[in-house]
Amino acid sequence: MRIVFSEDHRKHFAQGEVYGGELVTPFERPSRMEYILRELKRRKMTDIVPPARLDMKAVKRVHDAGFLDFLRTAWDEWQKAGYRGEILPTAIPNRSLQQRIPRWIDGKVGYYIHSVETAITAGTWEAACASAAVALTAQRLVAGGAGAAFALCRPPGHHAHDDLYGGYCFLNNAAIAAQAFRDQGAARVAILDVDFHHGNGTQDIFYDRADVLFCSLHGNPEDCYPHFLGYKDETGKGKGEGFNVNYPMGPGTGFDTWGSALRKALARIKAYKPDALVVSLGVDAFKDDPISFFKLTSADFTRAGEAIARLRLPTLFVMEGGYAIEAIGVNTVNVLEGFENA
Ligand code: SP5
Ligand code: ZN
Repeated sequence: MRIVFSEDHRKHFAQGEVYGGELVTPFERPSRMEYILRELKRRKMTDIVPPARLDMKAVKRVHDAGFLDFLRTAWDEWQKAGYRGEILPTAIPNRSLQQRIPRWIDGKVGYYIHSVETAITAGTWEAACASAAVALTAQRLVAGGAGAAFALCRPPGHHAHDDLYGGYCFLNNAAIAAQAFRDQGAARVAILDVDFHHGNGTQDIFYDRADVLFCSLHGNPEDCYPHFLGYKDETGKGKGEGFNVNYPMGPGTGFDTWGSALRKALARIKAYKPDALVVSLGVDAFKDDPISFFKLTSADFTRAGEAIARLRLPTLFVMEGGYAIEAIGVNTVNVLEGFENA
């Protein structure tokens, strides 16, 4: 399988994540990529290429222009304000407050963030752009007939909305790639999100559309992040009614339950007859993940890859989460190998 990867992911490494009232070293850290690369090498999956230059027009098909300007200039404005730390919000325009974009940097941070665990630092914008470029380059390979490709993206993307960041995500790589398939002639695109967390950003971006089907397997939002989206009764709106399918599952879920949700999602995708499939590939459903509560084993990830392969669709895998870093390589590559060997 062709793999696309950029070392520029390293430019995003915040020192702090808000977790349980402390600032801890972020779970989403650069070394995640090293573990995945090491395992790819061990299994002789060495067809790894760097991304082409980022096509910003493709990013703008999904993201709001003001949001992109904010991400690009936030660090400079934060420096000019004289702040010494990383970018974290203070006030957020919840419920009864005005949804207007303020002039001052603290106001803009609050306006464009949805989850405060995620800090912006000096190289965040460059890293996020490199990650989107990785997704788009791999998307081109699949559109060009490669059959499948793996976009080894970091930072991840599925929690990013058109104009909101959070959940370790800034640009929605999977959504940008799905939209690129559409813009290059695919009539219908399906997105399968197997990250432990609901893909709130991806859902929201395509919620009123029938040309992109979104199916997500995740922890029940009543029990875990992202808390405020991902319920079963969120089925799409307007023309998009019926084209959003959530499979929330509770604490302790293992492959018996998860695998049967996967089969249902795959059956829905098959019935949709998409021209391409984008898989938001997080491996935080793993039993030892430090921030999740599913119980998948490493062998289960191979079975997931095999099941996805049975759709026989042009498939783009886009890396999302996974924080049990000693196992992230094995689990990720198991999905890819399961897919290839099926
Ligand atoms: C891409 C991705 O996987 N993003 C995840 C973002 C999660 N952010 C909030 C984490 C809060 C974890 N709380 C865990 C409680 C465990 N006891
Ligand atoms: Zn996740």
